[in-house]
Amino acid sequence: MIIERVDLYHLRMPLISAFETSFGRIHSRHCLLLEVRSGDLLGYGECAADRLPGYSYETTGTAWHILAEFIVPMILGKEISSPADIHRFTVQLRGHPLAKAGLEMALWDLFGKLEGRSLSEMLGGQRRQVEVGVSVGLQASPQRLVEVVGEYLQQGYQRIKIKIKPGRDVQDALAVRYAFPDIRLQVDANSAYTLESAARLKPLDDLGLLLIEQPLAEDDLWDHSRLQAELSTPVCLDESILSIRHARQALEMRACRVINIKPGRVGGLSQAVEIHDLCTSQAVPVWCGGMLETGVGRAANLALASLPGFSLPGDISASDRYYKEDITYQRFSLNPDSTINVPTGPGLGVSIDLLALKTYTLNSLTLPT
Ligand code: OSB
Ligand code: MG
Repeated sequence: MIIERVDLYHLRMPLISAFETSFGRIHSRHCLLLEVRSGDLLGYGECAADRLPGYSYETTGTAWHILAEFIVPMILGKEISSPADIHRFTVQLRGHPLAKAGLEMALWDLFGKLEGRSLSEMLGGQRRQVEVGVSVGLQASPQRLVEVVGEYLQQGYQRIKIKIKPGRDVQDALAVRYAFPDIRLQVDANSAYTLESAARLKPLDDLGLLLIEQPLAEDDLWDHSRLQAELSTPVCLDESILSIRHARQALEMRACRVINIKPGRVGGLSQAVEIHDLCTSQAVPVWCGGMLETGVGRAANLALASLPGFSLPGDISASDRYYKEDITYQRFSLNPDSTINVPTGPGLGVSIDLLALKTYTLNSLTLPT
């Protein structure tokens, strides 16, 4: 098929409650929505870059630039036979996985609609529901954290992740573990430690955590392997894994025992599936991470998490954990068994609420101009 037109939208989505990690606090989530057109068909994709380069060097600003100036012009008017083709057209373009993944997602949606197949089906998904948990940001105090975790447990989430940073780690995790001795609990440091400062995380090893996510710098596989050797709790890598090569090397180095797969961070759903396949072949558990996505990215994450190797609950919470109003008509809700249904409609299986889209759009651009 030929892509005739691409529309970029820069969105600002107000969050129901502020989200704080070791790299900062946000009250609203910025992202890009991509709309691709071929004939009468429209496909949508979400680029998960945020306003600030805290999680990744990519921002909504860099992704806009790279998409508008380079990636989109490289594919406009070209014959495309599968979503992964965009990687052939953009091989010379270094980095910027979040930008590439946004466009790739829109192509998956478009091909799914063309073929009348759901994304889950196209990727090789095998489940109709996926197990999910909730990622809880840093709170004002350990007491407040326990309250917030209690509310999510009440709502039915059966796996809790808490964010940690130096000075807010062992005490926070202990408070939650003490209040809820039996829950499935994990922590995420978002690269806030060095090998030296991570020595203070040793007490976490006695809390029965599912995993400790990304304690050290994103470009530091080696020190993660030294840290993993000191811990009996599995280290899970998030920011460090940008490609299948990173995944293979991390496993060879024993830098982690679990991998968080985010389609955006690894450059798209096709690479996400490759990393899933590699990990599955080595019996390494994977789970689907989240980036506070709108209904568009959430639908893609649910489809990905329906693959058999996703054996740990994903950070794919219900829509009402994030946004009062979403840009999709579909809202995802939590089932009593801590699962969410995988969309079954063609492509992503969601439709865009154009009025809501307009409400949250800061800027838009039609290509070719
Ligand atoms: O590190 O997993 C992370 C959100 C934005 C960027 C990075 C991360 C997160 C989360 C939230 O932890 C996951 C979610 O609920 O979408
Ligand atoms: Mg993380």
